[in-house]
Amino acid sequence: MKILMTAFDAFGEDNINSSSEALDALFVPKETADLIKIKLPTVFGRSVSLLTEAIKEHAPDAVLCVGQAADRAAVTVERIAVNIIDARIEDNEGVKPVDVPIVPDAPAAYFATVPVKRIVNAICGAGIAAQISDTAGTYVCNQLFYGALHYISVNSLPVRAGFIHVPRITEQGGRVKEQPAMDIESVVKALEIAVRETADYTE
Ligand code: PCA
Repeated sequence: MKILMTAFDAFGEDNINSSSEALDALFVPKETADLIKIKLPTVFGRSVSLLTEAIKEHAPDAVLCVGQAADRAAVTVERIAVNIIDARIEDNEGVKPVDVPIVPDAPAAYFATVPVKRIVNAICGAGIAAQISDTAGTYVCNQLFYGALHYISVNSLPVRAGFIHVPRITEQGGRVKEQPAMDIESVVKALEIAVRETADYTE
């Protein structure tokens, strides 16, 4: 079982991205999965094309994309990707699209094809806060999630895809007092569990 996992670089007011820090620290035994890690820029369009290139190159069985959600206290496994971009801030190349479809005339939404509920239950079972989320937002993360599912769908590829938002890690905390943070060990453990549950899922 080959799993491609992605994380994003820092964006907005942060100088690190918790998804990237956690991906660096993640180790998965070969018996669990052959894990390929790639880092993506927080840039509309280019993040999707880099991911689809990586899918072509590595032909993974599953893709798990990870991003930071600064306003969330729990690890959230996304259930649905929607065909809209409504950026609140510029991406890392200064682009800020508002109210445009990701792919014109394409489906309004796609569901994740990884076992969302099993992943959430397993993470909670390890004592780490996790929830299903029904919105990945309308920024770069949702575009990547939608872009992956759309690419897999139109090319009829046997590839599962999912998206996980992780909170800020404690090292980043305190920038805005009210914003939640999680220790990096828990974030890494949650990603490891997500890889394991995705690899184990054969239905
Ligand atoms: N989070 C942003 C984009 C990059 C990231 O880590 C998002 O939720 O869209």
